[in-house]
Amino acid sequence: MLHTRLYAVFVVVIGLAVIAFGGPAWAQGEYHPTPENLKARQEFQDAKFGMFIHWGVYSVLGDGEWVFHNRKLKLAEYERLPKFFNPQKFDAKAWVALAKAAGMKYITITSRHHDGFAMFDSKVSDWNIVQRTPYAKDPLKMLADECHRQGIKLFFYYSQLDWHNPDYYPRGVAAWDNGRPDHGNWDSYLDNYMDGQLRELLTNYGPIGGIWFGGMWDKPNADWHLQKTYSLIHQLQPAALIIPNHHQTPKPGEDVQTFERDLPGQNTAGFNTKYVSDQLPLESSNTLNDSWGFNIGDSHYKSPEEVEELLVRAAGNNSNFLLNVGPMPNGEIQEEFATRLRTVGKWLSKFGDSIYGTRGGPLRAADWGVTTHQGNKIYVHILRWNAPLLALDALPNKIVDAQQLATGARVEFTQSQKGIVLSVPPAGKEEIDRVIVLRMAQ
Ligand code: H79
Repeated sequence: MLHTRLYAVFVVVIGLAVIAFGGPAWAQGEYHPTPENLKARQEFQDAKFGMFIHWGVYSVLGDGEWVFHNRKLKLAEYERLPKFFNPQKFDAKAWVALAKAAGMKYITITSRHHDGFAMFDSKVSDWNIVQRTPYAKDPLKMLADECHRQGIKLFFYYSQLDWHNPDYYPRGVAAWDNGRPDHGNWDSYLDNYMDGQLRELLTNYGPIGGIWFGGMWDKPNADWHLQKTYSLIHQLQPAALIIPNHHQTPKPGEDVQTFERDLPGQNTAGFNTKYVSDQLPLESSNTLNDSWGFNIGDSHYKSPEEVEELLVRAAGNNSNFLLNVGPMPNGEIQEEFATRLRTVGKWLSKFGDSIYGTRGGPLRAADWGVTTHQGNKIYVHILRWNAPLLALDALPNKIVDAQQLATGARVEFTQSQKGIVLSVPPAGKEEIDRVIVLRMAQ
């Protein structure tokens, strides 16, 4: 009897909580992605290789996308920048063509970074490219149209962190006194400003791949109204993927887990989580030199071989690879980036079968290399191995034949219950990845 009464009280209390807070907390755990969304996740995983683009008024200073913060500039000082942002050489067609030549299947571009400056035609605030710059056009619209024409998916990076809007208050860890008032309306920032701009991005640019969120780490304990924002996105475009770069365990409503400058599960960057989702598609982002936004003094370029290895290791870890370029303020992508990307594209035109549409494994990624698979084929990517024989763990199915992907030449092997031994062809000059295709009995 007592138990029944306690139970009744419990039910009433929970009921009131539900009424008061608009839904039980665990309802957040009940995000059921739509069939369109699940299909988009598969396509995302198949795509494997994307172009990341950091481009904003900060590009003018050639000192990265954090220049506002790094130089501790005042608002009034930074607000001069848009006045000389005039990318006369911006050519959406050329950017998309370069991405395609690199073998990239999607583009993720900063619709706005932490400076809060909208690189698109926003009616929510005049802190945007159309109203504040002499260029006065919307490059994201041109890029979206071109991506649709050339069959490339376009994702928008959206910074939740904002160094410009006074309603981004209380401020977070990456804050300094830039002249903003010490008060502001956080709820209004989220509901009106951010959600307003997201509504624009999901309404005015045709079908988009999704939203890549950055900067949430600035206020890890704040209430970001995530469920409201995520629902808005999925309601406007159910297939749009939500990709948060918050460096935490994925939360309900999110569709991809992304890692910055690390493979899934690695944490050389110091801020990534070691947790790797076995449910969500994975992505790993990195830079082509050491900077995201255009940095005129950064000539520390990765070689095409280094890029290929990052891509292969990502694929072997069941992850996409999102490789960044920071275009110049005139709208051009510097030649040092373009030539490297084209070289990677040439490599992919030969080795793409072992990357696109595959999934990681079945063997665990290791220093010697990784495996990917699709259908009845397993691709053994030999990245670092100098000996003539390579012993691998056992596979459940019988190998029918083994051949080099590059030449089609047969590769000798032995298979037993203990494992496999492959006779490894010697690496050619600048041959970063020797790919051996194992055709498996079904
Ligand atoms: O958009 C690019 C970067 O601008 C953005 N993410 C990529 C894709 C990025 N900015 N910062 N970070 C990633 C890393 C964050 C570093 C931090 Fe800190 C360390 C945040 C908190 C601790 C040092 C201290 C920087 C701010 C406070």
